Amino acid sequence: METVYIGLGSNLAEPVQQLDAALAALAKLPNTHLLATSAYYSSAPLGPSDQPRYTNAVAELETNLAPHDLLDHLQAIELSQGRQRKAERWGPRTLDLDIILFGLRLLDDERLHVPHYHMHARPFVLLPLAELCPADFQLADGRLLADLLKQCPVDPTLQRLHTPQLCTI
Ligand code: A4P
Ligand code: MG
Repeated sequence: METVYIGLGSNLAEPVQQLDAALAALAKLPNTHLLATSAYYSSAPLGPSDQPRYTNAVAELETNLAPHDLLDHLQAIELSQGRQRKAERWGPRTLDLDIILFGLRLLDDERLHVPHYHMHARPFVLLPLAELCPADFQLADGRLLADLLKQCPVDPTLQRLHTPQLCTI
């Protein structure tokens, strides 16, 4: 089993309910356990500003799925929750599920870049991730989570919301 961190994001169609439903779906993935979830965070959109605020969280899983199989499952969950892939970069979405970290793997191919490309610049990823990881947590590429947190720009719009019930079945 490998420990995986998934970033969840939504800014359409009741984002909190979208994240609740996504966590329930993650808990039902084959060969996978949902171990923990961060609190939900609300923040202004990064990228185009003419879109609603986002709700974000990070979930910790352990899984026997291979990375690309997990990505297939995540994209199926996105589609089942009404995700429409549009050309617009950083545009609004009902649900985005990104693999932030996958055990100690470094992945770089046409479908997967892990650790996630933009995690170091996104407080709405780093803060919830830090809720789930030890203080001295080191990424597969050697970076320390504590350093990323120190170097990340402060987001004055970021608000910590409630912590969801863990929906393991
Ligand atoms: N892909 C590569 N690496 C990964 C990975 N580690 N995890 C590939 C998941 N997918 C990965 O994904 C496009 C392709 O990336 C996939 O087919 C997969 O093979 P996508 O979900 O269609 O696009 P995306 O991830 O949404 O990319 P995009 O449009 O660059 O959006 P971002 O970067 O996710 O940003 N503001 C706030 N406050 N909170 C947010 O969550 N999110 C975005 C979207 C914009 N502004 C935001 C937020
Ligand atoms: Mg994505």
